[in-house]
Amino acid sequence: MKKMLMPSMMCVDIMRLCEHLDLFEKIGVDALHIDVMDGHFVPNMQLGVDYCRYLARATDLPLDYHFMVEEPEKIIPWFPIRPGDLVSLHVEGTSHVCRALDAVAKTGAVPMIALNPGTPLTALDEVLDMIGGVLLMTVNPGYAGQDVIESTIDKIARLHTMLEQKGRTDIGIEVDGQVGKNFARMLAAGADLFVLGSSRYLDTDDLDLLAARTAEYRRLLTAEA
Ligand code: S6P
Ligand code: MG
Repeated sequence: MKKMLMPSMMCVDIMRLCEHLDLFEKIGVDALHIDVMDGHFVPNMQLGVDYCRYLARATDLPLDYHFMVEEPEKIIPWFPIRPGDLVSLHVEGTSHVCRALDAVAKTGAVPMIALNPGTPLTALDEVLDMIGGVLLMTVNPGYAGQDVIESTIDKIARLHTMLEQKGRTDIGIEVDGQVGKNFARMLAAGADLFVLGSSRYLDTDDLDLLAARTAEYRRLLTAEA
């Protein structure tokens, strides 16, 4: 999967959403990361169905959905998922992971599995042929602005090696959690898709600075390619 930069929309000031959206389109980010939280799987509630409907109407940028919910298969059909979007669901959130991945595949979006920091990579064994990507949480899901969990950097490298050994380098590795401050080492470990939240990205209101930071991350991606 091609390398992608994806701003985290829950970190965008809702009162300045249109300005940010214009900027993201102008500077060419690759997708918009959408955190969906239900207050059960994680102790927080975030972006809802109507927000996503308006966003999907307002932009052609792909949406990168991250469902941090229990039984994602029940609520995924409520969302305006389009072909070309990416959809991650947590393996820890459902007893019916294959059914949930199937439902995503039918929308034309890329089905992906998300793993909490403490969930071993072996959780992927039975579903590798059903997914186009793996979202590795590098902080505990629920909130922006947390410190990276160190063991997850090595986990990126181990997943990269595992996918190489299985001949599945087409499967993208997404990283989510304090990515900005750890960008270079996550890239070196083998990450492909980068969620840019409050860590050295959306912690500023200055749109010029945001554009400059995007260009800097893009340079790092291009240099690695
Ligand atoms: C956390 C969520 C993330 C955050 C944020 C992390 O549960 O999945 O996507 O919204 O984007 O970014 P940061 O830079 O604040 O750690
Ligand atoms: Mg997320």
